[in-house]
Amino acid sequence: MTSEATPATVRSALADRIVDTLIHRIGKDERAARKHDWLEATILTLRDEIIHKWMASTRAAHAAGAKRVYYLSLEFLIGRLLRDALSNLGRNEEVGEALASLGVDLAEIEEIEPDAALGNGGLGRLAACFMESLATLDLPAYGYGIRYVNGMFRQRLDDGWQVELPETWLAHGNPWEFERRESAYFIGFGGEVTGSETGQVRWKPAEALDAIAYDTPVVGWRGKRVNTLRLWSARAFDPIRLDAFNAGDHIGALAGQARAEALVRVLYPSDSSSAGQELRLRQEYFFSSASIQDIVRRHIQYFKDIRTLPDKAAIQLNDTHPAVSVAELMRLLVDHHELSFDEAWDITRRAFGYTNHTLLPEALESWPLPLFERLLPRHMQLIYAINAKVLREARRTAGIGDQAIAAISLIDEGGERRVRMANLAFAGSHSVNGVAALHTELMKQTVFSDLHRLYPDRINNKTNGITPRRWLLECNPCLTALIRDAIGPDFQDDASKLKALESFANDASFRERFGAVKRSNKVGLSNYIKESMGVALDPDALFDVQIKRIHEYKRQLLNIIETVALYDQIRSHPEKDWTPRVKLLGGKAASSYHNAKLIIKLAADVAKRINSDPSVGGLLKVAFVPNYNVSLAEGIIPAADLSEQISTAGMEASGTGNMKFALNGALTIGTLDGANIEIKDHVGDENIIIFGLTADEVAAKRADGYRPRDAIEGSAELKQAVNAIASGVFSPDDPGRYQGLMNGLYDHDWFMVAADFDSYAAAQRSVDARWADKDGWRGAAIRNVANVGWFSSDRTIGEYARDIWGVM
Ligand code: 26W
Repeated sequence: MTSEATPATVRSALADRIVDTLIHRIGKDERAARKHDWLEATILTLRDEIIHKWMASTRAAHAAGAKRVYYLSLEFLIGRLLRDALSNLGRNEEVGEALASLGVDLAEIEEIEPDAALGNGGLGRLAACFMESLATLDLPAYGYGIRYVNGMFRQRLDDGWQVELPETWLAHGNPWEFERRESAYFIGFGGEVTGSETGQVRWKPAEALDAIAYDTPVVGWRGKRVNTLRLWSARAFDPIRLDAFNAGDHIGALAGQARAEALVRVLYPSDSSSAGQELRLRQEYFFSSASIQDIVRRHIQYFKDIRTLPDKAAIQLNDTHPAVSVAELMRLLVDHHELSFDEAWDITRRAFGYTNHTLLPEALESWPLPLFERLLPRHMQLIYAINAKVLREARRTAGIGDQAIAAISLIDEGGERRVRMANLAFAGSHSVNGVAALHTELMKQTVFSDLHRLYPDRINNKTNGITPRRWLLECNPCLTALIRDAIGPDFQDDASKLKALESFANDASFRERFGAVKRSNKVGLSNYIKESMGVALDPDALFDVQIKRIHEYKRQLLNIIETVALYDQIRSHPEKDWTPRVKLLGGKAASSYHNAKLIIKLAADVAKRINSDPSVGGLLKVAFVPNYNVSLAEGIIPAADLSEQISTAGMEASGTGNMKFALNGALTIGTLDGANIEIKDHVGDENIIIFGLTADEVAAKRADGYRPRDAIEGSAELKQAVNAIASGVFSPDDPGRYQGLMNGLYDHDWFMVAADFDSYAAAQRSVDARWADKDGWRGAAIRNVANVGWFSSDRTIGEYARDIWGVM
């Protein structure tokens, strides 16, 4: 009998290509291949296809003489890329089937792809969403950043205490990237400047290294366009000093390479507090210089004339981390292209835009002047010259007095002299934007008030957004399918079309199916938490979630104290009809941020006590999920019923987690802060739970001399909870552990936890009441999904493209 291939063993051409890749590029056969080999073979096969689109995109931009967008960011929190690429190329099914025919489960290999965490939090994730939207909108764009060998640390909890471990995302290599050995740029540090005002200025750096490009393709929705994320790595200019080696100094001879490697080794895990380290300034200059050199080189290659740079390049500074780019471009224009200072300044200002992401004073970067001068002597000279020019303009402007002049100056003269990076970025850009309406208003009124008076047309608002591909289509396939069933597929190409879902909010059968999808997502998350933490959750309970960096202004403490108060209430009134609730928290604390780490420990201590207390009868469960990252967010957000966005009003610039939750059908409990305000405007007052002081009220209260002790004394519930925590109820092994943290609430309470507590607790009880009305809750959740399409990063990028970059 001749053996005919049965349909089950017929391999598609795609399956053959994957096997071919496995053999020729990885050097294994099917029988020896492990999961990682299949992952790599799949990515490489897909990449081979992407390359053609990538090159076509580059050629088209070139042929059109198009203006390019350059997004400079010290952080890109991109997460996993395989599912994103498959989904955007519409190849999910085909690749899944090809792998299945090889006995490989696509979902399983997707799960082992490392989560590329080259960022801390919101700012880094925003950069990743923007890159995807730029490609989706078919705009030629490059992201520039650093290829950190160790990105964001991995968080482990040892008995509730955060332990930071290095994340080795490159351990298995990185099949997505192309190393561009030929794209190397000389980066200098230190040394001296010779020459004078009249003659040619020469900077002779004392140290040098090479910046090497690594390119990762960024695929837009429907594979329309593929852009480049170019991350820089460092290589010693002299990898080995042979003279030293031959003289017997074998280690010293390699010091240059070690220094280069140290530069790109770690992402500073500081969220919002200025790192204040020489290495951080070196990183900033290293990636800024490499990027600006690359931009200038490309411009000259394509367009010949440096003077047309601002017509062909829009360079966006993601916060002040790349602000030294302003001085670097000036240096190249004046010293290398021999333009006059004034002409160079005009070109520079027209090319740059600057986005501010926080008003926290501790996050405003400034560098000690002696350090800056030692590392970058030529840039220091140029900054003095820029400052002289800006201050001359300021003195000629009516209403700007000496105090305002001091605030506008690029040099902080109060105490130890420092270079102010925000002032440099502001002065060197034609556009300065905030990331939500309130934040932009506060920029004008507070930190930048004097610069705003000098340049009143410069500050503008661009409310943040999120990519609906990753944050709906990929992370919530069941909800996506349900929406498609109801309103058709158009919303996949234009998130504003989700609006059509509004009419289904009152449809009983749709609400039922919506509830079933949410429940199945909750079952999935419960299984993960059971397996990873051993905590059993009831998927029919209300899932109340706060996931984000741990910071006092984000007020995880308010949430935890209210949880303690609720626990107390349930125990005192077991007869009442309590809403079953699961409280989930997650997030990383900066390694040096003592209180943030203590807040994590408190969450863990509270969870331990409540989860093991039979008298709450499982009505309340608490879990702090370790190692929160992009991939975990993709699992948690679709399973949330309630989204905690409870920052002290005026302190969260925008928030973007708030948008992701609403898009996945969670109701927000939040303050009138950041983008919450605009979310409320879109979903309607009935479909969001707002509480607490407004930004104006917070400012007024601080000015009036806020007395938190009175607030605590005035609230029996709050007092009881704070005193229980302070007296060691949740830390019997160390009763004094939270004494200091709780005393802080009595003494200063800068973040107004006490002032907002009663209002927050009342809002939570109103949530309980709403939850009892299943249909009402689901209707409101559906209205959230229907009305937050506006928060797509496609809308945001469209605004940047039109108003700031002039590319649309
Ligand atoms: C100098 C070190 C440093 C590090 C991080 C300074 C400042 C930061 C920021 C606070 C980073 C950040 O992630 N900001 C967040 O940006 C998001 C995107 O715009 C906003 O949604 C968040 O509200 C804001 O906190």
